[in-house]
Amino acid sequence: MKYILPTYCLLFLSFTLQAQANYEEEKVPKYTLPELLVAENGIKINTPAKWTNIRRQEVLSLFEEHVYGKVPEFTYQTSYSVKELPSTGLPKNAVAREVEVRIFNSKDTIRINILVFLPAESQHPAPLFIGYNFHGNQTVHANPHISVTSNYVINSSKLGISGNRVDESSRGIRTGRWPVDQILKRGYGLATIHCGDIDPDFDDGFENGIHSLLDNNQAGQWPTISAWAWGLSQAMDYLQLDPKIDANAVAVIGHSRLGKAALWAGAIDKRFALVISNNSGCGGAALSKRKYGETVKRINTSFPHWFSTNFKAYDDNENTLPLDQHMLIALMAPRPVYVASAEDDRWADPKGEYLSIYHAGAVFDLFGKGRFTNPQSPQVNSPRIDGNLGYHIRTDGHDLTLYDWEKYLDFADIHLKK
Ligand code: GTR
Repeated sequence: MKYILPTYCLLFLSFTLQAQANYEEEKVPKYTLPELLVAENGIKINTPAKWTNIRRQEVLSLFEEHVYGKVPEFTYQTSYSVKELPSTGLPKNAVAREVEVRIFNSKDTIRINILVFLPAESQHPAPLFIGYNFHGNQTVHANPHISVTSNYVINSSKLGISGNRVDESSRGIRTGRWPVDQILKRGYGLATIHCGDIDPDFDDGFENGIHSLLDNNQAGQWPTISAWAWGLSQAMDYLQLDPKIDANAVAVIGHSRLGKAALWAGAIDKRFALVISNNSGCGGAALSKRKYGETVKRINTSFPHWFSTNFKAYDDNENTLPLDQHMLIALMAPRPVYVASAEDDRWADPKGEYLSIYHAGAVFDLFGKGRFTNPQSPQVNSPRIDGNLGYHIRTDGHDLTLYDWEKYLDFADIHLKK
């Protein structure tokens, strides 16, 4: 039997835990990062071919084993149905549609609803951003034709969401995080999915969401962050079929827990041409071994369903981890990757997020695709770009803002525009 705590208890708990965390740089323990460029048999990885053919797979397997878990083998079928929506409130000639992806087998069926916005007709298929939202597609734009999710959503006292369900009143409540007009006007499409369509975000013993299609003995092997990442690949399967979308120019983006999912999706699925982590923190871009802000123990305790059972062996034991998150960023190489932090979001360890992309640079450098040379993160609101690496730390706290999006669009202009 699972107990679900009321929102005010969870909020209180989260404030208390965040207050107790270490925020003093002097108290960061001494740590050594595992070697990125030495293979398990000791050989030096000094060419792109050696990275691609030897070391990349080793690093990927380490993350599957120790952090995110492996996608279980199971059979399923997929079907799509597309519904064009009236383009209410969108820039002239822009298109909105909903794509229902049915994923089914003899055990169960789940339905993922991809909301797709496309820019005004152009001669070329559009590059596109794809990312999960926390509370349903209807929250990202006020268009009254967007379906309101009936799935489990995360509660939010700030947004007035309780009882883990939303209704009509939630339309457009998250437009601040999704500047649809700006994205479309700059020539990009946007696809978004409610994360609860793939797996509801609570510790349900891996019964709900996509887990309902698995055999019982596979339950527990497929944690939520990994299931969300897999869901993004399912959406990518559809994007490849749509002639209006340039499937070779799809950026995957995610904020916070959904940033962790975006990074893992980018690691396991090379079809994502650009990967963006917004304030993804512990288990995302931040180095675990620094134990700054949210720690491995903290995250495994608060969210036991996010990571693999093996990850719990590193609770308060980060120094024995055979990997760290810089190796996750390296898995994107040579594809472009952008990591963003926020100054007041100390829980997500901005410095640890920067250090990850800084150390991952060794692999990008092998490909001649850039490397940050300065171990100090840049000043606030001054993005640092080198080749296929991008980073900024902005003022204010944990959020996905217009400032962040403007920087991602600028970076995408360099890498995704033909
Ligand atoms: C926090 C959690 C973070 C981050 C965040 C979010 O409670 O500790 O790891 O994922 O939630 O998703 O907003």
